[in-house]
Amino acid sequence: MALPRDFLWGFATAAYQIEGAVDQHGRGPSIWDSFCKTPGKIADGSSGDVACDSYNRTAEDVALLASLGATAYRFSLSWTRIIPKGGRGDAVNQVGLDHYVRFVDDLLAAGITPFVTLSHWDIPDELHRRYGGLLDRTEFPLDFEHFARLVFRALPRVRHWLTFNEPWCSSVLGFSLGQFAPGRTSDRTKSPVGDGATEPWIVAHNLLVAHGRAVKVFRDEFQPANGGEIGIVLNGDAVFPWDPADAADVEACERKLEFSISWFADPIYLGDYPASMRDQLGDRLPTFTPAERALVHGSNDFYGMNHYTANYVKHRTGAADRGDVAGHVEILFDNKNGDSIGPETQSTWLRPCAPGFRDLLGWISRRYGFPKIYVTENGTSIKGENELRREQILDDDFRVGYYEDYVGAMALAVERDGVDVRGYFAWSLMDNFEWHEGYETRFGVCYVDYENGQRRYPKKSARRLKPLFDSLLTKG
Ligand code: GBH
Repeated sequence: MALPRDFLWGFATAAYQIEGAVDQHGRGPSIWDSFCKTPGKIADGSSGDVACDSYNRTAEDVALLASLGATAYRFSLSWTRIIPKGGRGDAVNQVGLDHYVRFVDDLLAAGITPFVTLSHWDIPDELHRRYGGLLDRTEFPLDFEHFARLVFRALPRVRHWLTFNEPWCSSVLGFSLGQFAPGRTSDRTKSPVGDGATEPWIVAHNLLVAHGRAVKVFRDEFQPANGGEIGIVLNGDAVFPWDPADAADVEACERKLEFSISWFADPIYLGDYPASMRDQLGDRLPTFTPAERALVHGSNDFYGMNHYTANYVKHRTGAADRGDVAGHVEILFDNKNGDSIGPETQSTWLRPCAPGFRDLLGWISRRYGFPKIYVTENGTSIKGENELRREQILDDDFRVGYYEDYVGAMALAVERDGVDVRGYFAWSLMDNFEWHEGYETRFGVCYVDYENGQRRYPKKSARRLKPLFDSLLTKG
């Protein structure tokens, strides 16, 4: 088993989940600030107002990363710290921009390679109010392009850029299921606004075009002089047929992958949406104009892969529901024989199943021509972790096992299946604001004591990754 010698590994975070300081130094509100203020949206009624206070603890976080041996760190920019209202005609907040310039310098001084996500779900609230934000096919991509150009220019030392994190989540959770900001859905019992039968497909299209615009700016104006690379981050769960002997379940697995991964990756690598989506959605799925296609097709220098879990998938009969977003399939944790895919965690959607990781790495590689892959997130919560005392939380053997199994599965995919993985990021460096689940779910390899000044304490898993990667890299 071996990974390439220049393989990068480290930890990942996102601005709204760790920074806090939401009113400091002129930061403007994002859709998540507003969403958290809407009663009933966040499990424990919390928000990212304080979070881990990372905005004020950059030195501490860099030292923590260095002490764990990380060679890379993935974090995201808060768009509204840099342009508080977000738009291309709006004022730039130099203090916000300088904050990230310094942070990148500090990481590089510590020998840590920055991977920078331009936008991890925290879209400027003002753009949402002004023209519907992600729903606008023209304005949103242009405003994102403007923001991207600004930060490419300000951060020439960054060599690895990620445009959007998990556009699937923004589209489906934000505009169909309503669990995420801005909380739109066509289900009037959940939200008075939205049309979940059309909006997720529109939002995804606009995110793809915005991604394409940012990539074009990077390639035309910055890459020639600075070098570096850019891509998008896609989530995707592995699939196993509920009944492997039933061809319809095997097909349903493929469709589930197409509706979650290929929805974005097909336009980027192959030039159009998958046929299975067009078949089910008809003209509710937007059509690429030639100009849009030119922006999107070929727009990844690498594939950014977030991966956590696997499901059993069963076909459905009859016609697909108008609100269906998954490809007319049932998503299950038990198969026909009653076998469970993996043990429960604190997250209802997450059951560890490392063999699925190897499978999915292979599926993505075969479909898209063996692209260079960075695993931009991988990790787990632990059932009941938040109820334990700190000393017990630090002994996170379940998470240690998860990383050993998943990193092992990844190494097998590289060695045996010809998969080209160049980097890996554990989610997350520290416990943080877990979106609609608030602070009750902890994904960190470091414990954060929210009651006592956000102090960070490495859990056992935090220290396991370095020896794990050392052993895989020396053989490379
Ligand atoms: C990542 O997404 C995020 O990038 C990160 O910010 C977050 O903290 C981390 O995971 C841990 O959650 O509604 O039943 O269809 C995770 C991937 C994919 C998890 C979609 C939730 C929705 C399941 N997400 N999934 S469901």
